[in-house]
Amino acid sequence: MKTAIVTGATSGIGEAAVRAFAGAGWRVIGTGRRADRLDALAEEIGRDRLHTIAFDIRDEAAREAAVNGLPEGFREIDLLVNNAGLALGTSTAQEAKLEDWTTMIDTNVVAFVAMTRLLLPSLIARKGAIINLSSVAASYPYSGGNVYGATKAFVRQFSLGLRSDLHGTGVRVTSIEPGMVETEFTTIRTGSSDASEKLYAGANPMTGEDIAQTILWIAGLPVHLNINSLEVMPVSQSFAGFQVARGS
Ligand code: 8X3
Repeated sequence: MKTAIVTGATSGIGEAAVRAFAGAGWRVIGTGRRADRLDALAEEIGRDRLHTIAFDIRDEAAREAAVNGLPEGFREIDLLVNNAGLALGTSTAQEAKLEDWTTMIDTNVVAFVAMTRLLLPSLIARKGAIINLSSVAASYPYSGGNVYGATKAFVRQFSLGLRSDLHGTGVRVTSIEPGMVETEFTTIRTGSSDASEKLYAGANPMTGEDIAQTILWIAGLPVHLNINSLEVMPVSQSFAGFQVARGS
């Protein structure tokens, strides 16, 4: 039986990924900040199949304790799904809160590379895989996306760099770059469930389950094949043109 660790498992894509992998016969470790949500998930899935660890991924000591303290049966990791991450705010750079920026960098960049570094020995030993959650915001800038988009570009570029470093180890690395997915993402970003409802209303966005199934599909591909990066969008979302400030 294979083992996957999924960060940010308390909601959205992470929670759906835990369900998808457990349903497909994997042993899963789910991490996140909200212990009550992790407990409910473990009750549903079964504690022999899902081990949960509640901690703040930005806390270095907690990260190390979580990985170094994995119980028997959950220590040999075949797949790391780096899903924990967030967007905070939609303000322009000239108006954004610096604190929001540092929180995004601490979570989407620092905690992301730290978790990866901690799990690399196990992943190399098992010839495993790493699937990182980037975003279309990594490639397509939009006003208000500033630091969020930059952190997601980091995720993609670090994924490609890992491929290079892990050459010859058999470890596969993928950057998934989703567009609009209806999760708590927009409520957290804007601080408003109204704004979230308005954004998704009538848009037919992707669901956490859609992306979880994509992750499961990638994990199950033949081991001689690596998807480097994969952009996924709802059909209803596409690209807009450049903007021109006339008279500026
Ligand atoms: C966010 C994707 O399209 O909602 O990662 O900006 S989008």
